[in-house]
Amino acid sequence: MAEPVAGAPAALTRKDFESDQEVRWCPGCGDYSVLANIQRVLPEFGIPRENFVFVSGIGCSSRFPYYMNTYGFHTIHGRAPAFATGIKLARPELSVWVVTGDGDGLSIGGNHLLHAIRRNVDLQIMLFNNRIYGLTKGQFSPTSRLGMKNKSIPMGVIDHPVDPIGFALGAGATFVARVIDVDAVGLQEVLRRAYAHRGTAFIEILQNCPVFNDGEWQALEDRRTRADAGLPLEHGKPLVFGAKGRRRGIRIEHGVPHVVELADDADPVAAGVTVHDERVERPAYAFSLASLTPPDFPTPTGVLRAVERPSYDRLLEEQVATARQQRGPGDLRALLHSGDTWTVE
Ligand SMILES: Cc1ncc(C[n+]2csc(CCOP(=O)(O)OP(=O)(O)O)c2C)c(N)n1
Ligand code: SF4
Repeated sequence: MAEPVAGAPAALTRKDFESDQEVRWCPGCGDYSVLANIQRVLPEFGIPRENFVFVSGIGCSSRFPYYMNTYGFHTIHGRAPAFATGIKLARPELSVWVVTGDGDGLSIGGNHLLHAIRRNVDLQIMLFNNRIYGLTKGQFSPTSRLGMKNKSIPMGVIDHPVDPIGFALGAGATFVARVIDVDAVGLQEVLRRAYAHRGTAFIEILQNCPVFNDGEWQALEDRRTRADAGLPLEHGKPLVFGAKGRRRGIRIEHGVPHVVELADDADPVAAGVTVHDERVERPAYAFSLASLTPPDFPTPTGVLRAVERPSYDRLLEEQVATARQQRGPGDLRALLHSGDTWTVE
């Protein structure tokens, strides 16, 4: 979240956030939908364009900053969280967004992502998960499914995949959400929630790459199957999914999820279905949600976890203020020439 700006600018529109750059993603790429929805949502926040920064690494998704009429950095592979941390610490009043992919964020950049999340730096991190390396023509990635085959892995993937949500929770993420690229309403709602969160807001975006991994999220995207394949989360509402006549719920007992069959008119809570609580302090509940995967379970979408913990930038600001109060404004030159110094002759 950015600091409120005194004398906020005249209302902006989606057009104001579109850059003059030609968008160079393949036709049908899921990235288009994310770009359009973020451009729709940003004007609602009422802060000037120049107070937004989009920071990316390398990959198709990482072309994002070119297409935003805001400040932006297309940085180096996997390092966007490190650049974004620096920007937020130097200019805490800015709204800083990280755009990364499953390859960029979880292969070469896994270490950087981990540390931004565990520190709870006030950033919005969008991880576009298409389960392959798109830019370099379809090599398997750390999120590719076991057994997935393509030209880069003709015998099939044997690496156990990493789950981005489980990774973020393991790093201590205070806000964790999952959305589907084509779900405009869900995407916009999560973007608003992420912006309002103080600390790292981690969003996994299930993104289709029609060229190298088409249909990876089809069951969740297709109108005919999505009611059975997905579990839309709503705080305070029971975990219910399934089309009419196939209504089911999820009961989480001692961390273990079970599917509960429900008649269309049954009261899910009376039937023992768990009520979603995104504010549970201990991450075990969110981990149980993250463990819901097909074919036995639906895939949860929406906000899995939203808890409060002081952000790194806020703590650092307080530390600097305390140091200034106790020792004065400081003098870098004097510091460098103090203490254990010696002259090499
Ligand atoms: C240091 C370095 N190593 C490898 C590469 C090659 N490379 C470019 S993008 C990429 C992976 C991108 O995959 P992902 O983050 O999933 O993004 P997508 O293109 O699918 O959006 C790789 C390995 C590079 N550019 N730099
Ligand atoms: S290769 Fe895939 S991820 Fe990259 S722009 Fe094309 S469709 Fe999108």
